[in-house]
Amino acid sequence: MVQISLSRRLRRTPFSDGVEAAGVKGYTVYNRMLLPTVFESVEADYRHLKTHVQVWDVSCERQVELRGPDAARLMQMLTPRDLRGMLPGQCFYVPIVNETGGMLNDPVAVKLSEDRWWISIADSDLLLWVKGIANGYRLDVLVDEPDVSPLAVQGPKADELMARVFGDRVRDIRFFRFDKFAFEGRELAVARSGYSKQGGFEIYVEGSDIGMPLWNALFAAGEDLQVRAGCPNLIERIEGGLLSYGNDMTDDNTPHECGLGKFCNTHTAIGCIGRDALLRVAKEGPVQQIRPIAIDGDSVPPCDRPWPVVAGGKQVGQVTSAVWSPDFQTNVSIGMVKLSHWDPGTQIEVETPDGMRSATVQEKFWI
Ligand code: THG
Repeated sequence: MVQISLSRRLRRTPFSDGVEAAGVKGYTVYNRMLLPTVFESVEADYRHLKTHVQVWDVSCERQVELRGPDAARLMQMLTPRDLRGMLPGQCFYVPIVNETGGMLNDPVAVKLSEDRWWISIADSDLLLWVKGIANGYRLDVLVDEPDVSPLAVQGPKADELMARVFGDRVRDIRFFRFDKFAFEGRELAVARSGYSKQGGFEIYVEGSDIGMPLWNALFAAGEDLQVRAGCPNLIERIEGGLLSYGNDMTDDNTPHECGLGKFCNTHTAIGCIGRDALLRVAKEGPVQQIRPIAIDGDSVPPCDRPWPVVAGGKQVGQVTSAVWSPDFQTNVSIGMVKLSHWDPGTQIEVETPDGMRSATVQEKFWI
């Protein structure tokens, strides 16, 4: 068995002691920080997530904070989603694009107030891009990475567990909204969001010192709910069509190719860098797009590099995430497929490391 060597460059989190005590078995690296990938097994973790409630150390979803009079202007420069109607207390899933309309990140934007925003980033160095723009345009805004670490509480019993720790008022939080809740004398933003389709919350833990106290409070309150440490689950997130930046898309892809056109208002997102490029590609329409693909046969090996999608002897796309689904009794996957072969029901072949598999483009994701 190989191991990841730990050092200062690979950051621990405020919850790492709890994660280790809970018996974490696998990590990945995300924003140069540890992100657990397995506790019992990916399949056992999946079943538990769909049945009970889990606490996830997603500290690696780092915050890029914008603070100052030009914060809202800067935020709109970063995304083709129109932010004019966004109110404090709301979270928006926002594509972030470069000058050619390529995806730089797909974070959740959190509007704390008109002049204070958090960008809860996926795995790319967005802080450098944002600082570069703020300085290049001489904007009146401070850009930095605050000591804020998200802790997710996900699963069907998430409301019950959260109500025990923060009070019944958490039940009133609407999807992709947040409110402030007291914990040990601090006010924390708690949102109804998270990287699963099972429902739940994300607590933006401000101050590393209260990380373990909060972790311990959640486990103490949830013993009879069978609360466990968990993490974003590969099977559940593919079933749910939750995209992984760097895997399912890169800066070579536009938001439209990623199926994120519904989060773009390119005509009205005035000031967005890359707007002109996106207006051009949006008019033509994408020539490839993300699709759910069911891959035949027994359990596929780990997808650690793109697998060619082939039809009629030619490559027509690639699969970038794939795993066996116990609930749907097929291999579920996410691929980028050319226009000629992206219709639901299209039969294709996927070149996996252990041979060619027949596969079918699906109408929609599984959950
Ligand atoms: N929460 C927070 N930060 C994050 C993630 C998160 N940063 C990294 C990564 N995840 C960013 N990527 C995503 C991808 C999908 C969603 C959120 C962040 C998501 N999508 C919902 C869906 O597709 O069903 C809802 C989108 C909507 O309707 O607005 O939640 O998970 N803090």
